[in-house]
Amino acid sequence: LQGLQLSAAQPGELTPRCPERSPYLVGPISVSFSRIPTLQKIKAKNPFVTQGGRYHPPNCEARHRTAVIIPHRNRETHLRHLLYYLHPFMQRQQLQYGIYIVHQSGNSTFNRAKLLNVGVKEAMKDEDWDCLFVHDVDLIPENDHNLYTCDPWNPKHASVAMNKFSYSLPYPQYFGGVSALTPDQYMKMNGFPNEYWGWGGEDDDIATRVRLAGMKISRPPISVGHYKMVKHKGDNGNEENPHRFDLLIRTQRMWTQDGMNSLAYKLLSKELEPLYTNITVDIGVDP
Ligand code: UD2
Ligand code: MN
Repeated sequence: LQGLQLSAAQPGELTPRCPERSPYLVGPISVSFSRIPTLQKIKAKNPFVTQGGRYHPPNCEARHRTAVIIPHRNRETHLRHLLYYLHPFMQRQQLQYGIYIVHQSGNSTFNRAKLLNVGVKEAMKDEDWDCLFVHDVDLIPENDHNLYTCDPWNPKHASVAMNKFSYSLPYPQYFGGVSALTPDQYMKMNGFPNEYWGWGGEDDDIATRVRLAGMKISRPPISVGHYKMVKHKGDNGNEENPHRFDLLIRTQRMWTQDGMNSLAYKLLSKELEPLYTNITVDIGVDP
Protein backbone atom coordinates (compact mmCIF):
# COMPACT_ATOMS: atom_id res chain seq x y z
CA LEU A 1 0.00 0.00 0.00
CA GLN A 2 1.48 3.34 -0.99
CA GLY A 3 0.01 6.52 0.38
CA LEU A 4 -3.53 5.21 0.58
CA GLN A 5 -5.45 6.83 3.38
CA LEU A 6 -7.58 4.33 5.19
CA SER A 7 -10.71 4.97 7.16
CA ALA A 8 -12.83 2.50 9.01
CA ALA A 9 -16.10 1.66 7.23
CA GLN A 10 -17.30 -1.14 9.43
CA PRO A 11 -15.64 -2.64 12.46
CA GLY A 12 -12.90 -4.89 11.23
CA GLU A 13 -13.12 -3.63 7.67
CA LEU A 14 -11.12 -0.90 5.98
CA THR A 15 -12.32 1.15 3.02
CA PRO A 16 -9.74 3.36 1.32
CA ARG A 17 -10.61 6.98 0.58
CA CYS A 18 -11.31 7.55 -3.08
CA PRO A 19 -8.33 8.93 -5.02
CA GLU A 20 -8.08 12.70 -5.42
CA ARG A 21 -8.64 12.29 -9.12
CA SER A 22 -11.12 9.70 -10.26
CA PRO A 23 -9.69 7.14 -12.70
CA TYR A 24 -13.08 6.87 -14.44
CA LEU A 25 -13.23 10.34 -16.02
CA VAL A 26 -13.49 10.42 -19.80
CA GLY A 27 -13.59 14.16 -20.58
CA PRO A 28 -15.96 15.28 -23.38
CA ILE A 29 -19.09 13.19 -23.89
CA SER A 30 -21.60 13.36 -26.72
CA VAL A 31 -25.10 14.28 -25.63
CA SER A 32 -28.10 13.57 -27.79
CA PHE A 33 -31.81 14.20 -27.27
CA SER A 34 -33.04 12.16 -30.23
CA ARG A 35 -34.61 9.48 -28.00
CA ILE A 36 -36.24 9.97 -24.63
CA PRO A 37 -35.09 7.24 -22.23
CA THR A 38 -37.61 5.69 -19.86
CA LEU A 39 -37.08 5.86 -16.11
CA GLN A 40 -36.96 2.05 -16.02
CA LYS A 41 -34.14 1.97 -18.54
CA ILE A 42 -32.19 4.63 -16.64
CA LYS A 43 -32.64 2.68 -13.42
CA ALA A 44 -31.42 -0.51 -15.07
CA LYS A 45 -28.29 1.29 -16.27
CA ASN A 46 -27.56 2.56 -12.76
CA PRO A 47 -27.86 -0.48 -10.47
CA PHE A 48 -25.93 1.11 -7.59
CA VAL A 49 -28.31 4.08 -7.28
CA THR A 50 -30.59 3.58 -4.27
CA GLN A 51 -34.05 4.90 -3.32
CA GLY A 52 -34.26 8.68 -3.46
CA GLY A 53 -31.57 8.91 -6.15
CA ARG A 54 -28.68 8.31 -3.75
CA TYR A 55 -25.27 6.92 -4.50
CA HIS A 56 -21.92 6.38 -2.88
CA PRO A 57 -18.93 4.69 -4.48
CA PRO A 58 -18.96 0.98 -3.66
CA ASN A 59 -15.24 0.49 -3.17
CA CYS A 60 -13.93 3.69 -1.65
CA GLU A 61 -14.94 6.39 0.76
CA ALA A 62 -16.08 9.49 -1.23
CA ARG A 63 -14.24 12.76 -0.62
CA HIS A 64 -17.32 14.86 -1.43
CA ARG A 65 -21.04 14.76 -0.66
CA THR A 66 -23.06 16.68 -3.26
CA ALA A 67 -26.80 17.32 -3.38
CA VAL A 68 -28.15 18.29 -6.80
CA ILE A 69 -31.26 20.46 -6.49
CA ILE A 70 -33.51 20.87 -9.52
CA PRO A 71 -36.50 23.23 -9.70
CA HIS A 72 -39.29 21.57 -11.61
CA ARG A 73 -42.77 21.69 -13.05
CA ASN A 74 -44.07 20.05 -16.18
CA ARG A 75 -40.68 19.15 -17.71
CA GLU A 76 -40.79 15.36 -17.47
CA THR A 77 -38.98 14.69 -20.74
CA HIS A 78 -36.18 17.12 -19.82
CA LEU A 79 -35.88 15.38 -16.47
CA ARG A 80 -35.43 12.01 -18.15
CA HIS A 81 -32.70 13.37 -20.43
CA LEU A 82 -30.92 14.86 -17.43
CA LEU A 83 -31.13 11.76 -15.22
CA TYR A 84 -29.90 9.58 -18.07
CA TYR A 85 -26.64 11.54 -18.30
CA LEU A 86 -26.23 12.90 -14.78
CA HIS A 87 -26.24 9.65 -12.80
CA PRO A 88 -23.34 8.05 -14.71
CA PHE A 89 -21.56 11.43 -14.84
CA MET A 90 -21.52 11.77 -11.05
CA GLN A 91 -20.63 8.13 -10.53
CA ARG A 92 -17.58 8.55 -12.78
CA GLN A 93 -16.56 11.40 -10.47
CA GLN A 94 -16.72 9.01 -7.47
CA LEU A 95 -18.99 11.32 -5.50
CA GLN A 96 -21.44 10.53 -2.79
CA TYR A 97 -24.56 12.25 -4.04
CA GLY A 98 -28.31 12.67 -3.98
CA ILE A 99 -30.64 14.15 -6.60
CA TYR A 100 -33.58 16.28 -5.47
CA ILE A 101 -36.45 17.44 -7.65
CA VAL A 102 -38.30 20.38 -6.15
CA HIS A 103 -41.71 20.33 -7.71
CA GLN A 104 -43.90 23.45 -7.51
CA SER A 105 -47.51 22.39 -6.90
CA GLY A 106 -50.45 24.18 -8.50
CA ASN A 107 -50.60 26.45 -11.53
CA SER A 108 -49.54 29.79 -10.11
CA THR A 109 -46.51 31.64 -11.45
CA PHE A 110 -43.28 29.66 -11.28
CA ASN A 111 -40.59 30.77 -8.82
CA ARG A 112 -37.23 29.14 -9.51
CA ALA A 113 -35.18 30.80 -6.77
CA LYS A 114 -37.70 30.12 -4.00
CA LEU A 115 -37.90 26.46 -5.05
CA LEU A 116 -34.12 26.27 -4.75
CA ASN A 117 -34.29 27.67 -1.20
CA VAL A 118 -36.84 24.99 -0.33
CA GLY A 119 -34.64 22.30 -1.88
CA VAL A 120 -31.62 23.38 0.13
CA LYS A 121 -33.60 23.50 3.37
CA GLU A 122 -35.11 20.05 2.82
CA ALA A 123 -31.91 18.41 1.52
CA MET A 124 -29.94 19.56 4.55
CA LYS A 125 -32.45 17.77 6.80
CA ASP A 126 -31.47 14.46 5.16
CA GLU A 127 -27.72 14.57 5.15
CA ASP A 128 -24.72 16.72 5.96
CA TRP A 129 -24.13 17.65 2.30
CA ASP A 130 -20.92 19.59 1.76
CA CYS A 131 -21.91 20.92 -1.67
CA LEU A 132 -25.22 22.12 -3.11
CA PHE A 133 -25.56 22.05 -6.90
CA VAL A 134 -28.53 24.12 -8.06
CA HIS A 135 -29.37 22.86 -11.51
CA ASP A 136 -31.78 23.73 -14.32
CA VAL A 137 -33.56 20.58 -15.46
CA ASP A 138 -32.76 21.16 -19.13
CA LEU A 139 -28.96 21.51 -18.96
CA ILE A 140 -26.80 18.46 -19.57
CA PRO A 141 -23.09 18.61 -18.72
CA GLU A 142 -20.92 17.56 -21.66
CA ASN A 143 -17.54 17.05 -19.96
CA ASP A 144 -16.96 15.11 -16.75
CA HIS A 145 -13.85 17.11 -15.89
CA ASN A 146 -16.45 19.65 -14.78
CA LEU A 147 -16.44 18.31 -11.23
CA TYR A 148 -19.66 18.45 -9.24
CA THR A 149 -17.80 19.55 -6.13
CA CYS A 150 -17.67 22.95 -4.44
CA ASP A 151 -14.97 25.57 -4.38
CA PRO A 152 -14.31 25.97 -0.64
CA TRP A 153 -13.79 29.73 -1.00
CA ASN A 154 -16.39 31.02 -3.43
CA PRO A 155 -19.69 30.10 -5.06
CA LYS A 156 -18.99 28.43 -8.38
CA HIS A 157 -20.86 29.04 -11.59
CA ALA A 158 -20.57 25.80 -13.56
CA SER A 159 -22.57 26.33 -16.77
CA VAL A 160 -20.14 28.77 -18.35
CA ALA A 161 -20.39 27.52 -21.93
CA MET A 162 -23.72 26.46 -23.34
CA ASN A 163 -24.74 25.59 -26.87
CA LYS A 164 -27.51 28.19 -26.44
CA PHE A 165 -24.87 30.96 -26.10
CA SER A 166 -22.45 29.46 -28.67
CA TYR A 167 -20.33 27.99 -25.88
CA SER A 168 -19.26 31.28 -24.36
CA LEU A 169 -20.20 33.28 -21.28
CA PRO A 170 -22.97 35.74 -22.24
CA TYR A 171 -21.79 38.43 -19.77
CA PRO A 172 -19.29 38.55 -16.87
CA GLN A 173 -21.83 38.53 -14.00
CA TYR A 174 -23.92 35.75 -15.54
CA PHE A 175 -24.90 33.14 -12.91
CA GLY A 176 -27.82 31.27 -14.52
CA GLY A 177 -28.15 27.58 -15.23
CA VAL A 178 -26.00 25.48 -12.92
CA SER A 179 -24.06 26.65 -9.88
CA ALA A 180 -22.52 25.19 -6.73
CA LEU A 181 -22.33 26.55 -3.20
CA THR A 182 -21.27 25.08 0.12
CA PRO A 183 -23.98 25.30 2.79
CA ASP A 184 -21.87 28.01 4.48
CA GLN A 185 -21.64 30.08 1.30
CA TYR A 186 -25.37 29.65 0.79
CA MET A 187 -26.22 30.87 4.28
CA LYS A 188 -23.66 33.68 4.15
CA MET A 189 -25.63 35.26 1.29
CA ASN A 190 -28.98 34.47 2.95
CA GLY A 191 -29.71 32.00 0.16
CA PHE A 192 -31.63 33.16 -2.88
CA PRO A 193 -34.46 35.72 -3.21
CA ASN A 194 -38.04 34.47 -2.67
CA GLU A 195 -39.74 37.35 -4.46
CA TYR A 196 -38.95 36.71 -8.13
CA TRP A 197 -42.10 35.23 -9.67
CA GLY A 198 -41.88 34.32 -13.35
CA TRP A 199 -39.00 34.26 -15.78
CA GLY A 200 -35.78 36.22 -15.35
CA GLY A 201 -33.74 38.41 -13.05
CA GLU A 202 -33.34 36.00 -10.13
CA ASP A 203 -29.97 34.76 -11.41
CA ASP A 204 -28.63 38.32 -11.55
CA ASP A 205 -29.96 38.97 -8.03
CA ILE A 206 -28.08 35.87 -6.87
CA ALA A 207 -24.86 37.06 -8.54
CA THR A 208 -25.24 40.40 -6.75
CA ARG A 209 -25.75 38.62 -3.42
CA VAL A 210 -22.48 36.76 -3.92
CA ARG A 211 -20.69 40.11 -4.17
CA LEU A 212 -22.62 41.79 -1.34
CA ALA A 213 -21.79 38.87 0.96
CA GLY A 214 -18.10 39.50 0.25
CA MET A 215 -17.48 36.62 -2.12
CA LYS A 216 -16.60 36.23 -5.80
CA ILE A 217 -17.90 33.98 -8.54
CA SER A 218 -15.49 31.19 -9.36
CA ARG A 219 -15.70 29.25 -12.62
CA PRO A 220 -14.27 26.18 -14.32
CA PRO A 221 -12.38 26.73 -17.59
CA ILE A 222 -14.67 27.46 -20.56
CA SER A 223 -13.42 24.30 -22.29
CA VAL A 224 -14.70 22.17 -19.40
CA GLY A 225 -17.94 23.95 -18.44
CA HIS A 226 -19.80 22.82 -21.57
CA TYR A 227 -23.55 22.17 -21.41
CA LYS A 228 -26.21 21.32 -23.90
CA MET A 229 -29.67 22.76 -23.25
CA VAL A 230 -32.73 20.91 -24.45
CA LYS A 231 -34.48 23.27 -26.88
CA HIS A 232 -37.70 24.64 -25.42
CA LYS A 233 -40.16 27.50 -25.58
CA GLY A 234 -41.26 29.59 -22.61
CA ASP A 235 -43.54 27.71 -20.22
CA ASN A 236 -47.09 28.59 -19.37
CA GLY A 237 -46.98 29.97 -15.85
CA ASN A 238 -43.41 31.26 -16.19
CA GLU A 239 -43.96 34.39 -18.23
CA GLU A 240 -41.35 37.16 -18.17
CA ASN A 241 -41.38 38.86 -14.80
CA PRO A 242 -42.25 42.52 -15.49
CA HIS A 243 -41.01 43.57 -12.02
CA ARG A 244 -37.54 42.11 -12.39
CA PHE A 245 -35.77 45.41 -13.12
CA ASP A 246 -37.40 47.12 -10.11
CA LEU A 247 -36.45 44.18 -7.91
CA LEU A 248 -32.86 44.21 -9.14
CA ILE A 249 -32.46 47.84 -8.11
CA ARG A 250 -33.38 46.84 -4.56
CA THR A 251 -31.13 43.80 -4.09
CA GLN A 252 -28.64 45.71 -1.97
CA ARG A 253 -31.40 46.76 0.44
CA MET A 254 -33.31 43.48 0.38
CA TRP A 255 -30.82 40.64 0.47
CA THR A 256 -30.50 40.52 4.25
CA GLN A 257 -34.29 40.47 4.69
CA ASP A 258 -35.45 38.29 1.82
CA GLY A 259 -33.97 34.81 1.56
CA MET A 260 -33.44 31.80 3.79
CA ASN A 261 -34.32 33.86 6.87
CA SER A 262 -37.77 34.72 5.46
CA LEU A 263 -38.54 31.45 3.67
CA ALA A 264 -42.10 30.17 4.21
CA TYR A 265 -43.68 27.22 2.42
CA LYS A 266 -45.87 24.19 2.88
CA LEU A 267 -44.21 20.83 2.28
CA LEU A 268 -46.81 18.61 0.60
CA SER A 269 -44.71 15.45 0.21
CA LYS A 270 -41.21 14.06 0.10
CA GLU A 271 -41.07 10.82 -1.85
CA LEU A 272 -38.10 8.54 -2.41
CA GLU A 273 -38.34 7.63 -6.09
CA PRO A 274 -35.82 5.18 -7.57
CA LEU A 275 -33.80 7.89 -9.33
CA TYR A 276 -34.49 11.03 -7.26
CA THR A 277 -36.13 12.42 -4.18
CA ASN A 278 -39.29 14.25 -5.12
CA ILE A 279 -40.18 17.22 -2.97
CA THR A 280 -43.60 18.67 -3.73
CA VAL A 281 -44.14 22.08 -2.25
CA ASP A 282 -46.77 24.79 -2.03
CA ILE A 283 -44.76 28.02 -2.21
CA GLY A 284 -47.78 30.30 -2.36
CA VAL A 285 -48.76 32.66 -5.15
CA ASP A 286 -47.41 35.71 -6.90
CA PRO A 287 -48.79 38.70 -4.92
C1 UD2 B 1 -32.40 30.98 -17.94
C2 UD2 B 1 -31.35 30.47 -16.95
C3 UD2 B 1 -32.05 29.97 -15.70
C4 UD2 B 1 -32.93 31.03 -15.10
C5 UD2 B 1 -33.90 31.55 -16.16
C6 UD2 B 1 -34.67 32.75 -15.71
C7 UD2 B 1 -29.85 29.59 -18.59
C8 UD2 B 1 -29.27 28.37 -19.15
N1 UD2 B 1 -30.65 29.39 -17.57
O1 UD2 B 1 -33.07 29.81 -18.36
O2 UD2 B 1 -31.10 29.50 -14.76
O3 UD2 B 1 -32.12 32.08 -14.58
O4 UD2 B 1 -33.22 31.95 -17.34
O5 UD2 B 1 -35.58 32.45 -14.73
O6 UD2 B 1 -29.55 30.68 -18.99
N2 UD2 B 1 -38.76 25.34 -14.87
C9 UD2 B 1 -39.65 24.26 -14.83
N3 UD2 B 1 -40.94 24.44 -15.26
C10 UD2 B 1 -41.38 25.63 -15.73
C11 UD2 B 1 -40.48 26.72 -15.77
C12 UD2 B 1 -39.18 26.54 -15.35
O7 UD2 B 1 -39.31 23.17 -14.43
O8 UD2 B 1 -42.56 25.72 -16.09
C13 UD2 B 1 -37.39 25.18 -14.30
C14 UD2 B 1 -36.52 24.25 -15.10
O9 UD2 B 1 -35.59 23.63 -14.22
C15 UD2 B 1 -35.83 25.22 -16.03
C16 UD2 B 1 -35.57 26.40 -15.10
O10 UD2 B 1 -36.73 26.45 -14.27
O11 UD2 B 1 -34.65 24.70 -16.59
C17 UD2 B 1 -35.35 27.74 -15.81
O12 UD2 B 1 -36.41 28.05 -16.68
P1 UD2 B 1 -36.23 28.08 -18.29
O13 UD2 B 1 -35.45 26.90 -18.70
O14 UD2 B 1 -37.55 28.26 -18.91
O15 UD2 B 1 -35.43 29.41 -18.52
P2 UD2 B 1 -34.17 29.71 -19.51
O16 UD2 B 1 -33.82 28.54 -20.33
O17 UD2 B 1 -34.36 30.99 -20.19
MN1 MN C 1 -33.94 26.45 -20.08
